[in-house]
Amino acid sequence: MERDRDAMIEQESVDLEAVKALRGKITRFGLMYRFALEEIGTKVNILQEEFRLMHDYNPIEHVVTRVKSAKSIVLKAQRKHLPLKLDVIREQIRDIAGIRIICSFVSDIYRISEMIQSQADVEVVEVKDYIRNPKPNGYRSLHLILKIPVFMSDRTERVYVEMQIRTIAMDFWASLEHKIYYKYNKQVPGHLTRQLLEAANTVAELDRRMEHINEEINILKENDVKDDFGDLLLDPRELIRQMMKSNEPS
Ligand code: 0O2
Repeated sequence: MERDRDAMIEQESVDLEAVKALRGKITRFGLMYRFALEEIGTKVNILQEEFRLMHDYNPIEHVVTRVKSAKSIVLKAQRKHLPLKLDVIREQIRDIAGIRIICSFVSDIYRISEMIQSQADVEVVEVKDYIRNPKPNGYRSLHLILKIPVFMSDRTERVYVEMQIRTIAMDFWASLEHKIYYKYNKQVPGHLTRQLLEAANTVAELDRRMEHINEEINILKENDVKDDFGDLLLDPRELIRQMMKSNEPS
């Protein structure tokens, strides 16, 4: 009897240790993704600031980040028929850390994407261009699957981050589509699917028009600058010569 009780106590303390160890692993697992998002968020902030200060233009409307909830991770693992093992999930579910960048124009999307891809410490694992190749439902967005180094006290972890880059219009469509169909697991009636696709095409047309208007206005702005400062823009060396001459003691 006493031996049984001792065995039970021993078993319970072993279980408790296992639970503690698992909890530690899960905490560390979640932290990695948070740190990775902070790293990539800093990169995006720097790009945004540089653009604003050096080019007097901000291609980024806003940025959102999120770590996928435990429930969504489990649902996605089940959808992909994955075992619920941290190592498998870490490798197979690559959008646990997500950053979404909302740009003004389609050309900004590719500009931002190139800048991120050319950074030396960013590993580009996959590029999914749902703008040039929209999904059958009309979904448009540029997805980059990246690996971002997270520098810890004792090691460096390379963590998957999914970057979604899209315009305001694409985001408007995707957010509403997500809201409409979220948790709707049944077959969607054909006429609704068609209407949604039409709405996506309207959104794409809107993006094209806005880009075109922006290009035309930029050309007008450039011409205005040339008109206003035409003489100054001719030859900077001549300008300096003239300035030096006019500042010579008479
Ligand atoms: P949630 O709730 O937004 O996180 P794959 O492994 O490549 O076969 P995966 O990982 O689903 O499949 O890749 P995909 O298709 O590039 O989708 C990744 C994320 O993009 C999704 O995450 C959505 O956020 C978004 N997305 C993809 N397709 C659609 C779409 O048709 N409509 C909307 N609104 N968003 C879409 P989750 O985990 O599916 O969803």
